[in-house]
Amino acid sequence: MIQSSSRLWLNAILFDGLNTAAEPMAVAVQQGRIAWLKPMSELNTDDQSGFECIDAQGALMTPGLIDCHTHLVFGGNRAGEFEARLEGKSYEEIARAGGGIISTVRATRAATEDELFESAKPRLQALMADGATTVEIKSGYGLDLDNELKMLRVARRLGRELPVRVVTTLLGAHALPPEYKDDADGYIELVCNQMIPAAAAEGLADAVDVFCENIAFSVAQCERVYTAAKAHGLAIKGHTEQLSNLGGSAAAARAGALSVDHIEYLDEDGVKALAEAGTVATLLPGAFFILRETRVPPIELLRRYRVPMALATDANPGTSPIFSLKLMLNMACTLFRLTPIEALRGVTAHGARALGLQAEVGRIAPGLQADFCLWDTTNPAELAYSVGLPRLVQRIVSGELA
Ligand code: DI6
Ligand code: FE
Repeated sequence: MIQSSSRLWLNAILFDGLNTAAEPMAVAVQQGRIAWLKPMSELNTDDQSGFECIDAQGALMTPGLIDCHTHLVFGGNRAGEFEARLEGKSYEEIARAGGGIISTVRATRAATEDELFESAKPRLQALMADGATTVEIKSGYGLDLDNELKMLRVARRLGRELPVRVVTTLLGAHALPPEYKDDADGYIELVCNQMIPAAAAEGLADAVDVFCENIAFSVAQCERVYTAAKAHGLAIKGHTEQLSNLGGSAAAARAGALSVDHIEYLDEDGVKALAEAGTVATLLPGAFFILRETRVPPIELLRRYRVPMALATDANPGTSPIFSLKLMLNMACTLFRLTPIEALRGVTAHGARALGLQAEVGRIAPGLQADFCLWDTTNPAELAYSVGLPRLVQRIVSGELA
């Protein structure tokens, strides 16, 4: 994705990641980055010299969409569990009976790196097909040193071989593997003393995540993981307050987390902690939808305390087998009552912040990577309003049609 061409998009209706421009815009790209923006009414012929011009014909331009939370590398699938839930079993019951995450762990451990790559590729391509240009991918189905690193290598390879930016997160503390039954502290030691140092040394992880929940790890255990991650220069994130309120979000915020994700059970003290720390609240309506949850994240409180809300698919084989950010835009509005613009900020500017990449992607602004999408509509709200439409007309990564 290295290029040097200069291109100028003309006549675009611009949603820049935060707001919609009042009039049609020209967007100039040089060497893969956004060079400048100008209203069409102020553009003169000199501005266009040296550029290959592309007429957007009044189409909506948004930043390339950012999926800041996925688990799209995994072995097998859980269609059988989907059927079991339809027969009345709960996610927690299935997890306690050795199904759920642990069944994906068995399949992931059994898969070769090539097999994982080949099965993950169409999932990532599905996200790209409706506008994703940056995708975070977590490990968390290996749960031992070799298999966690294997997953991260697959994620890195996806980023190298496909025209999309991939950010990787070590989620060793996702579930307790069978070998450590009744020894969660021992497993956390393995995460802290072996997985984190190895992932950092090999440059395989950009961040470290945890699942802080009654069926996973305690706040104190998650805090140990955060300390180790920070000691190795890695950013931190958390799956927190998804099924109950343990105070994991506040603990993550105090430790300096980029984001806390799910947060259906977050309370006002938790929201205050996010606001104070500048931690992003990531909403995952796909998991909420699939699990038929009824407890909605505290959107009004997040607004009141001005906590930026990101929005992601949580694409995974169990709770969110959904590979579409556009569907998330609709679900964030219909299920969580976000406005379409709030939802769009969630998959652009605020999604970038949830990855610590706000200086690189997520907005159409001078100096940032030229990652953007053109859509077959003029109205940003239509991206959330309609499912299946509007069509993606162009997906640009580093100024190149991808
Ligand atoms: N919360 C989730 O929703 C996913 N992981 C997590 O910590 C579920 C992952 C799975 O069921 O495979
Ligand atoms: Fe998740």
